[in-house]
Amino acid sequence: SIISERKRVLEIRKKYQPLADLKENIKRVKLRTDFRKSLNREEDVSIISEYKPASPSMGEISQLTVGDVVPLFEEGGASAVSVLTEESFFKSNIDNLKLACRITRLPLLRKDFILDPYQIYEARAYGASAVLLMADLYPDIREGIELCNYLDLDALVECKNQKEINMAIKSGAEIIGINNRDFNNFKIDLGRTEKLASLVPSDITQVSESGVQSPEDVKFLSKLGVDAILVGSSIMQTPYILEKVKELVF
Ligand code: IGP
Repeated sequence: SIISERKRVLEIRKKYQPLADLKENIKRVKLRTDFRKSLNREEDVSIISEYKPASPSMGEISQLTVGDVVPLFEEGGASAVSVLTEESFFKSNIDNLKLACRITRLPLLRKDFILDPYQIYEARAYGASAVLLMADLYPDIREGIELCNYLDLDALVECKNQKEINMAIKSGAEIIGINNRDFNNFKIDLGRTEKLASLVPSDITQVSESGVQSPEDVKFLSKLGVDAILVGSSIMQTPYILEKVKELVF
């Protein structure tokens, strides 16, 4: 499974670069711009554009590199960039975060299956402004958020139901993501955001994730009051990336 594979690669990373080394590196990595702030634009919804070269449901999506696509995300008007860093199923890696860091000033989200504090340190050492914490995966969301706060990272806490949203709020989440994709069958349902959006208090930044294809989808979600929308596949898939990002950004 994705999670057991993730754990396997994590153990290799930990040997290759011990936590003490990462902590040393963090002292030298300049703090990036504020991820959460970039999502809170006055009235319009923000777009987080994602580098996603492959996925478990689609296989290979694109052969383009971070260097190819991130400048197009920026020029197209994205407010932030998400970088997948998982090797086996998404065909990316943590070095792509560092690369992205060199070519854009937009805030960067580390998108991965984060299940260990080590990966939060790693995100910070490789230039992220924020990390994704999945409510059903990270062992203790409150501790995860506290570690992020300590490292000056924003935590985007990903939820799929009411129970997880309540837990995220209680744990001190300042950014909550609702994932429209069901990880059991990869099916997309924007109705998830429709059902759950009103459960998130307005002082918490709200992100709708996955399955967004068209300006109509963006309009539908923005009417529900979300602050930002995270889009990967539909942007990565097309040969006209710049035009696609422009089409989704209002
Ligand atoms: C992007 P999409 O349908 O636009 O490609 O989805 C993003 O939401 C998705 O990649 C994602 C994800 C995740 C990937 C959401 N949560 C957790 C890996 C791990």
